Amino acid sequence: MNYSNWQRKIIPSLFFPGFLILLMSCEKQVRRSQITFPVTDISVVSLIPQPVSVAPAARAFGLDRFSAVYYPGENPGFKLVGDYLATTLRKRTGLQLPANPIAGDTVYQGIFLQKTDILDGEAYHLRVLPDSILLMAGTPEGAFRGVQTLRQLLPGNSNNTIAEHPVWVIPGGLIEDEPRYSYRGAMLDVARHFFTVEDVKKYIDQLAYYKMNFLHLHLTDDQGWRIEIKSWPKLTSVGGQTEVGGGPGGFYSQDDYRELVSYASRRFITIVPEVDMPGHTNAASLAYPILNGNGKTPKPYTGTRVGFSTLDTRKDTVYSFIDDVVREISSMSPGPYFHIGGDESLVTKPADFKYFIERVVPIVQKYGKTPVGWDEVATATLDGEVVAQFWSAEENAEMAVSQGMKILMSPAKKAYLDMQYDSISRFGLHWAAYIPVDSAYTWSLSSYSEAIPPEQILGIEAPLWSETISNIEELEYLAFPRLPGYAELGWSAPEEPSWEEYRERLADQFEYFLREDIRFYPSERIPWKVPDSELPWQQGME
Ligand code: TNX
Repeated sequence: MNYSNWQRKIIPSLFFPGFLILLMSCEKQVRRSQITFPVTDISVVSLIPQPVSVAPAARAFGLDRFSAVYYPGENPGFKLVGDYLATTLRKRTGLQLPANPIAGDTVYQGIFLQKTDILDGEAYHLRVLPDSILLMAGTPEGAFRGVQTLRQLLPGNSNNTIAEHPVWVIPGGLIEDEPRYSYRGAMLDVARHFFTVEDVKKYIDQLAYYKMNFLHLHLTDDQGWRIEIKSWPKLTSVGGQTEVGGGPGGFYSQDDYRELVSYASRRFITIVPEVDMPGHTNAASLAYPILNGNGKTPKPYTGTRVGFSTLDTRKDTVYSFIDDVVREISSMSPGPYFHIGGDESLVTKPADFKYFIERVVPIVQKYGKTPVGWDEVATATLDGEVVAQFWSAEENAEMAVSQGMKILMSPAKKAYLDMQYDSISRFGLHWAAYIPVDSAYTWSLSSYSEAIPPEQILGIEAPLWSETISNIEELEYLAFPRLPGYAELGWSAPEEPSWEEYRERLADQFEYFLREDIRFYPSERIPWKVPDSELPWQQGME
């Protein structure tokens, strides 16, 4: 079944041969007959996140077997993006699409990445002209974000009637774009259930497509310790062997972790490692019973309760342990953040908790990282830059704000990807709320809480806790189709998000989901443009 035809907005007009003007160019060294395509409208293509501005132009670009990608050869970052773009487009179209450094004044028909001083960071301009596409950015990261827009502009199928060979018609115009928030992320809990390197890479690719730039890995919890620490080997040889439900668990070797960091960085996504403490540490104390201070060796835990474990906050060995863990993980994590957890330490006395956080924060800072913690960390008195991840308690958010902390927005009622869509949806929990796809989208970071002033908001993160999911299909069921909405709330930050408008663009993601084999939840609230009976994996999942 070919699902893409109903989605095409531009193809019908292409079938009128009267619109076609074939121009043979005699200028310079043009390698093919230039084809001027009919008026198509870039502003009606469904893009997520919605760019800052989209201005249509009359003539489209045809990507075909004569096309190539060009990048500024002297810049390794732009070369990386150029190669990524060519590889992605090759896979999608089957075209050869060489990627070359820009050289001399030879002009071919192609996609040009250009470095410009007038743009910075993640900003980009994408200009689609009849004979070329110009993607301008000040940094490789900006170019990479623009590449995602270009991927979204590419139609599902080639047009095989306007030339003697397949042509992918990209509507003409100018897109100018930059993100509202600098942190747009997702969190994956690999501790309750372990997810393989391959699973995480697939998720990283999906985050990249929607211009997210951080992936927070919740690496440790009561049910498992998932990251090799060379100086404390039993953390993984003992603590890594369990998971919720009694499965085999698993862990990332340091090489695995480095591979994930590198894979993500080539997609301009920064990994944020989390070691959750002082609570959520049963697996650590199972490996090294000295850490919990109660003289007992805990039992392996494979249930889903929270809040029953703690490190001994008054023992120096615990802080040497934390120093080793933070040092080893930080040395493999080029990003700016290290997440220390701090949530639900229900059996740690408040004074001990405060003491603990105030000792751990400087350890993280010593290794050059900015500490991030769940909102409870704001109950401690903290020096220097520390980020509070708001998930539940407004009082904690207030304390964070009064200490001048930046706030990462993850309100459980809106942003928790592990909440069920409704009472009958298959995976997930509902302690915070049921979060159908429209509810996940229709809120804004800046007006969510009166306690949190917009200028202190760092961005958004959508956590996916894994008590109820154990493989990539189940992960995708919860993440899609809600994740693109979080990406848009962080990037475009509409003040009053319109579900009526957004759901049409979301419906058009269907083709991407199918192409990438994303096992999304086919929510009835989205006007999918296929009959219900043709929605994939409907039966398998419901
Ligand atoms: C609360 S949110 C937790 C996690 C659970 C999650 C389940 C937070 C900081 N802690 O330990 O996995 O609820 O939704």
